[in-house]
Amino acid sequence: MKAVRTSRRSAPSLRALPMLAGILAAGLVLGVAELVGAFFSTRSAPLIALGSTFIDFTPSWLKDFAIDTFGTNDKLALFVGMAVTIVFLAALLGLVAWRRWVLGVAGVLYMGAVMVAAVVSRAGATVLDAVPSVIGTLAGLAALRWMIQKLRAARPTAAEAADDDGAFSTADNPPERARTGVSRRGFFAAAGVTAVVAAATAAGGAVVSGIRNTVNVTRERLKFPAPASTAMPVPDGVDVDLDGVEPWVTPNKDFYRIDTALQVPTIDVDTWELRIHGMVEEEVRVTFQELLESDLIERHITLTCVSNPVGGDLAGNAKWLGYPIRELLKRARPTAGADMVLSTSTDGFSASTPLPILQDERDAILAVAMNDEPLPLEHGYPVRMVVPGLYGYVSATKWVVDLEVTRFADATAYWTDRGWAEEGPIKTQSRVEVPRAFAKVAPGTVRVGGTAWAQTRGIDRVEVQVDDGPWEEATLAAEYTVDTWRQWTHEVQLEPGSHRIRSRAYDPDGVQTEERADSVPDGASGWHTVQFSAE
Ligand SMILES: Nc1nc2c(c(=O)[nH]1)N[C@H]1C(S)=C(S)[C@@H](COP(=O)(O)O)O[C@H]1N2
Ligand SMILES: [Mo]
Repeated sequence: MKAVRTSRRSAPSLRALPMLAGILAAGLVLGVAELVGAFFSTRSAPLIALGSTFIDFTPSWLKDFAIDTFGTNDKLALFVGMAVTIVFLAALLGLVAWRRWVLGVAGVLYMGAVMVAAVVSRAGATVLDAVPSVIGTLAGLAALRWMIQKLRAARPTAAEAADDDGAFSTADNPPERARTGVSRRGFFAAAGVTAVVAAATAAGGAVVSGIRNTVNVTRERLKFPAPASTAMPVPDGVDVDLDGVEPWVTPNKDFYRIDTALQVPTIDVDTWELRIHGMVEEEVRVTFQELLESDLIERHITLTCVSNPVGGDLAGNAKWLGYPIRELLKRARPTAGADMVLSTSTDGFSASTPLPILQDERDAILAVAMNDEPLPLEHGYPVRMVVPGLYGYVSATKWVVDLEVTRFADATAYWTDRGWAEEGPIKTQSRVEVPRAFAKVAPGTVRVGGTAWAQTRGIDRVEVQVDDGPWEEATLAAEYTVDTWRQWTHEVQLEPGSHRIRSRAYDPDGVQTEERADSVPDGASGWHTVQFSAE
């Protein structure tokens, strides 16, 4: 009798173990989500999202009560409250999963869905921000399954289960003791691994997002001096005022993003430095502070990706503030024979840009701000290149830290190493944005519209064709500069039925080519065609 009692006291109740499994699995869910989230954005951390959502839904009496009771510790109180709730629910789920695995799975998935809903409903969040919660939930589910299985292997016999509340009474049953002893060791090993991984992922995530947060705080506090040369004011006429046509200035949050960075680099402006070296008479180094103290210029420039398919949306127009690259090159004085500048980012991406293009009168910029805001982290904070007329892969290096003046014969860059063309001038393009593909419009007179670009050359004319009708000249919106895109609109007559509409743009060299080309190796070409119907 005595032996049994001792063993009961030292062995935790079998109910406690599934609860422990549930709590550890929940820890793993949050740890993994935190780590994966650190690689995505600051918006995807589920704990913060859950807390924020909770705050948004808190009735004001409860908010007042919390502030009255906890004062400035109200946020701490919220997190403690959340932690207690999570531990409670996780323990419950562990127990449920132990009794009925399917119900446990349903419960875990339900909690995962709540987390995803909280994350995705935050302002500015996208579906992508759900990824960390989803991966975390799946990891938690796997760990829970693993621990429950180990525990199942240790399930007591019916006689034992009937005894007391399910605690092991191993001393009564020597053969069982041998088996359960081994199995429970298995459970504790699984639980230990889960706990360690949960702690490690949470700590890793916290470190990464901690660094990012410091950089973000500095970024938000940055103040720029008035530019020495401000951007020309944007006239109303650059917009055709037709619903569905992309805005003339692309808001930063909607600006397309293309890069090879698995994790967005986080650079401290106090340590950032740009080195201009190679075939130069004088090596030049500039700090961020020196850059801000230089004569900055402000320009609207339309950026385009070489991977943009005909009619695609990998193009955006923004107001950039920065320092002309030609001024830096003047200080470095390239030597005879140099014909290229190899720009490199902190994460190892590189682009090869023809030297003359960075020296001519077009405003190739080392940009520090985008639409009156410090560069967003994912768009190259704190400094990137923007070069009118060239696709991004040969010119728009984000997180840039190094400019090597060299020769095309001596060096290659990230994408040119992978089969893309050395020269990347942007091809003249036009696209139909209204109507969208497969849209249904009312028959009769319909206003259509879109955008065309031919950076550094300018759009002179856009024509539109419906079905096999004649090409008609569209009305162009005001031109801002030849470095920015230009909207167009046109009224067409439509009979009921299905239709096809095409557009083509002209630059000073003539009409854009009809010849269809794939993006590889130097950019897509062809006339954009949209199928739709009038009914
Ligand atoms: N560091 C770095 N810079 C980069 C890239 C990259 O992968 N890494 N991609 C380039 C490409 S292909 C394009 S089209 C533009 C896109 O800039 P955006 O993401 O700000 O729109 O950045 C360019 N600069
Ligand atoms: Mo690109």
